[in-house]
Amino acid sequence: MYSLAGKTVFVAGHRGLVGSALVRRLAQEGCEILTATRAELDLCDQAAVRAWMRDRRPDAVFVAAAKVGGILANVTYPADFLYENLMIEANLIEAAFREEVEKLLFLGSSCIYPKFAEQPIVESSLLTGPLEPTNEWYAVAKIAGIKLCQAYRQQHGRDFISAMPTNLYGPGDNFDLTSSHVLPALIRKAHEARRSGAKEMVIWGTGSPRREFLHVDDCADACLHLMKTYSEAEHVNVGSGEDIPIYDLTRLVCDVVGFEGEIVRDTTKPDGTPRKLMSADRLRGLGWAPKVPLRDGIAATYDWFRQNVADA
Ligand code: GFB
Repeated sequence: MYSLAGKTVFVAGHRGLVGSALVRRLAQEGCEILTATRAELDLCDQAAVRAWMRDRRPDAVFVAAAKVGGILANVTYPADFLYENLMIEANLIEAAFREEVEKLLFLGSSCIYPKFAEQPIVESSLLTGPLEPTNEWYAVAKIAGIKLCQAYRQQHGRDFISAMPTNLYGPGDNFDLTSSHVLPALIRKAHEARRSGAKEMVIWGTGSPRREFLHVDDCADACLHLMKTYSEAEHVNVGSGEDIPIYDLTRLVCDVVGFEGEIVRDTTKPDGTPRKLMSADRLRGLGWAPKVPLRDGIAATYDWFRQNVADA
C-alpha cells in the first residue's frame, strides 16, 4: 500500500481532461499537489523538465500530459502525435528516475492494442498484431511509454506503473469539432442542432464501430487506486467493461440533449477500429469498479458543456 497522505504529488497535464480529474480526486488525499502550466514548463524540453523536477522534488508523479485528439486529429497530425508524446513521456520518466521519485503512473490509451485484437482485449494482447492505422502514431508513442516504465523497473528497480484508459469523457473535455473525440462532438452537434431547429445532425463514418466509454472521474479514481495498491510491470486496463455502437451512442446523446431530428451518416469520414472493448478483469481483481453510469455521465457532461462552453 502506497499512501499519498503527506506526499508531494506532481500531476503533469493538470489542465487536460484526465489531469484536471486527478487534481479533483487528489484533493481528498491530504497530499500537496504540484502543477505546472505550459508557459511555466515545456514538457518537450528535456533540460527544463530535469531542472523543474530537481527543484520541486515530487514524491509521486502522474503522467497525464499528452498530445491527444480524436480520429481526425490523429490522422492529420501524425508527426505531432508521435513526437510530442515521445518527448513528454521520456522527459518525465527519465527525470523521475534521476530525482528518485518514489512512484510514477503513466497513462496510455486503449489504442495501443492490435486493430483486430480478440475482444474483450486483455493486457497480454499488446504487440500481438498490427495497429489501427488511424492512430498508430499515437499508439506507438504510448507503447513506448509503457516500455519505458518497464525498462526503468527492470534496470533500476523503480516503481513506475502504467494504466491504459479506454475512451474517456467528462467535464473539461475538448468540444472542438475538428479535434475532439466522438462523445463531446456528439454533445455539441446535438445541442447545436436542437438550438437551431435543424432537421438532422451528421455523424462521422458508418455508426457501426463500437466504443467503450468511461467517465473521467472514474478514471481518476482508478488511477489513484492503482497508485496506492499496484506495483507490477504489466500495464492495467482502465475501462467500464461495456461498449456501445456509435449510432446507439448518438441516439443516447440526442435523448439526453433533447434533439429529435434525423441522424445522418457521413461515410467519407473514417470509422477507425471496428471495436475496442477492453477486459476489465484485471482491475476488478484489484478491487476497483466504475461508479458513473453512461447516461448519467453524459447528462453531467452536457450540463458542464452548457455552462462552460455553449453559454460561456
Ligand atoms: O472518438 P474518436 O474520434 O476516436 O471516434 P477513436 C470514435 C468513433 O466515432 C469513430 C465516430 O468511428 C468515428 O468515426 N464518430 C462519429 C465521430 N461522429 C464523430 C464526430 O463527430 N467526431 C469524432 N471525433 N468521431 C481515438 C484515437 O480513436 O481514441 C486516439 O484516435 C485515442 O488516439 C482515443 O486512442 C481514445 O476511438 O476511433
